[in-house]
Amino acid sequence: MSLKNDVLFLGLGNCGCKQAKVFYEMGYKAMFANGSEQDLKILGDVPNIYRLKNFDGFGGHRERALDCLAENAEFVEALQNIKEKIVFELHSTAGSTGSGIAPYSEGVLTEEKDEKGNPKRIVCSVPTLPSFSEPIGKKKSAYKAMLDIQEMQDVLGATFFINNNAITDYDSINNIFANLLNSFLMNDSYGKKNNFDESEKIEMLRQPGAAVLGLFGKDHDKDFMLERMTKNGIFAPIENNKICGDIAVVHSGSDDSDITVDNMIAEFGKPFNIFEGYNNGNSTLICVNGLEYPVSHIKQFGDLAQKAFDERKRNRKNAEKLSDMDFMEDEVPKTTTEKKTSSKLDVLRKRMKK
Ligand SMILES: Nc1nc2c(ncn2[C@@H]2O[C@H](COP(=O)(O)OP(=O)(O)OP(=O)(O)O)[C@@H](O)[C@H]2O)c(=O)[nH]1
Ligand SMILES: [Mg+2]
Repeated sequence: MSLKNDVLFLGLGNCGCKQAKVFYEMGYKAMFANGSEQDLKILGDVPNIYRLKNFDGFGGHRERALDCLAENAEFVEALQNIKEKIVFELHSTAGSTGSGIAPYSEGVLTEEKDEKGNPKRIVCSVPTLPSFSEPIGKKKSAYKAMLDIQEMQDVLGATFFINNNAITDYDSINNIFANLLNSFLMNDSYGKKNNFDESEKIEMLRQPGAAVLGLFGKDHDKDFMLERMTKNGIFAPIENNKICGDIAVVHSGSDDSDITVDNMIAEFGKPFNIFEGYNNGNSTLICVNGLEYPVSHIKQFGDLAQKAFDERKRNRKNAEKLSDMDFMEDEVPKTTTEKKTSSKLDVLRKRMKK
């Protein structure tokens, strides 16, 4: 059984919408939200586009998300009414519309809880991290977005951190990710020994933490596979601390001659559960979840932004009149303090009542 009917792809901002469109074209349900008409043109005539009125892009100001959502109540309502039990929320971290809206939308999507107090919906976040060659402002945004993602960690399911350092062509990255996730969701391999079934996949998506996927043809050996998933593929390099949740592998053939569970434990650490399936034809499918967020990788954005800030500050020292252009100026006014003391959803609700 595949999970195709149980999932919805929610694209936020330009990057997120383009990524969601790839899934829509593969036959998945999708929803798109952006304020920028220019960005929206790229989508063509896909259905379920929410045009965020009065916000033609946030121009780098992620904090505008709160006002934007308050003025676009029909979009918030549409989020509440999503019927699918698994939502993949896609957005960039270097931009402002997608990454600004993401934490609020996660609050709305995870509001309904089961009897144990866990969110009823599984919300898997797909934040795209900028490449190191992008401007300093993008790195700064990415670092700030990461603080929000960390804040929401407890309500989020598996989080796939896309690394734009991998390839310069965005379409290729979007297509590779869509193929990987589609293979995971659609896999229905079977064999005498074992299967990797639907409920196991759902459990893997429900668990918080970072997750990575791999799909490899028979011509690749285990070292290549492991390196692709942990260091130089489309996912942000994993933390080197051997902390992981579950490991799932669907072998290409009827044995583990492609890669063994021990090979994976040596790289990822001891998992809580191991799901193993067989006979996946010409490819080996791997998923590892429950990894720590790639903080070492993301910290580099913060360090580079700080370095650039210090440098600019030094350069400005002789021009005191320019001090009103200081770094703090583009920090969020009032609402930031509010955000820190109460949950994203509370802040949004309060703002919407005004
Ligand atoms: N992987 C991938 N990354 C993308 C793509 N498009 C943009 N990006 C990344 O997203 C960043 C820009 O963010 P956008 O998604 O355009 O920003 P936004 O959410 O529309 O917010 P605004 O600032 O209001 O435009 C770039 O710096 C890239 O890092 C894409 O199609 N694929
Ligand atoms: Mg945009």
